[in-house]
Amino acid sequence: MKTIFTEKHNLRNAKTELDGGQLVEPFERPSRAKYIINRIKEVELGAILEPKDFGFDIIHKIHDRDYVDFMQVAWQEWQDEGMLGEAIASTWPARRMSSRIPQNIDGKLGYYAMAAETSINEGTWEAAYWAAQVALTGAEEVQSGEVGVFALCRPPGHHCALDMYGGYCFLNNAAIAAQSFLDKGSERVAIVDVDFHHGNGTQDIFYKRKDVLFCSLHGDPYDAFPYFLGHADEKGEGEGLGYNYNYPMKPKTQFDEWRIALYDALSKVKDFKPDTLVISLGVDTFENDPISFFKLKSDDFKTYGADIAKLGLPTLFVMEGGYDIGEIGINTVNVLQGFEQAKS
Ligand code: SP5
Ligand code: ZN
Repeated sequence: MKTIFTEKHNLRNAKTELDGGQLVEPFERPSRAKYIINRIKEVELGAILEPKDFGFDIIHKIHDRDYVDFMQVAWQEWQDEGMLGEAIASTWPARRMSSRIPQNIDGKLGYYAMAAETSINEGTWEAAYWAAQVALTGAEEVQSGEVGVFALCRPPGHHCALDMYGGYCFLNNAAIAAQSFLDKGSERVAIVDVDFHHGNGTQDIFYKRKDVLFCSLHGDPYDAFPYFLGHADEKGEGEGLGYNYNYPMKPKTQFDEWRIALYDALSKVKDFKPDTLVISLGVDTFENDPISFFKLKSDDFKTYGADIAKLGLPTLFVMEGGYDIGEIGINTVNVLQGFEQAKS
């Protein structure tokens, strides 16, 4: 399997994450990608390719223009205001408040953020831009005939909505890849999100559309981030009704139960008859993940990689979360190897 990767991910290197009332070293850190790429080399998974630059066309089809424009200047505006730390949102347009966009940078951050844990600093935007290009390059490889391709995106993307960043995400790489499939010939694209967290951004982007099926397996939002989306009764809207499926699961969920949800999601995918499949691949379902509560073991990742392969679809894996750095390489590559060994 080919991997798309660039060292430019290192430009995303925040010093702070707001966690438990403290500013800690972010869980989403550069060494994550290093451990994954090392494992890819160790097992000789396949060629590692640099991304091409596809520019903004497809990014602008997925995200609002004013959001993208803001993200490019947010850090500069924060600095110009004389702020001493990294850019963190602290005030939101909460219930019964105005949704007009403020002029002050502190207000704008609150407008465009969906969570406060994610700091913006120098290099954040450039890394996010290149992560999207990694996804676009992966999509192109799949459409030129590769059965499975791995887009090693960093920073991740699935929490990023039409016009909101947060959850360590700034551009929705999986959604951008799905749109690229559609623009270049696919009629229908399915996205299955196996990250521990609900893919609220991806759901938001495609909620009213029937050309993209979205299925997400995740910690129940009553118990887990992002808390405010991801319930089982969110099924899509308008034309998109019946094209969104959520599988929230409780703390300590084990693989056998998780796999039943996966089978259900894969059967929805089959019925949908997509031309191409995107997997939002987070390995924070691992039993030792420091911020999550499922109980998957390393071998389980190989098993479900094979389950996905049995759909027989051209598949793009897009990296999302996973924070047990010591095992992230093994768990991620296990999914890809499971897929490779089972694909027809
Ligand atoms: C892409 C992705 O996996 N994003 C996840 C973002 C989660 N951010 C909030 C996590 C809060 C967890 N707090 C756990 C406390 C452990 N000290
Ligand atoms: Zn996650």
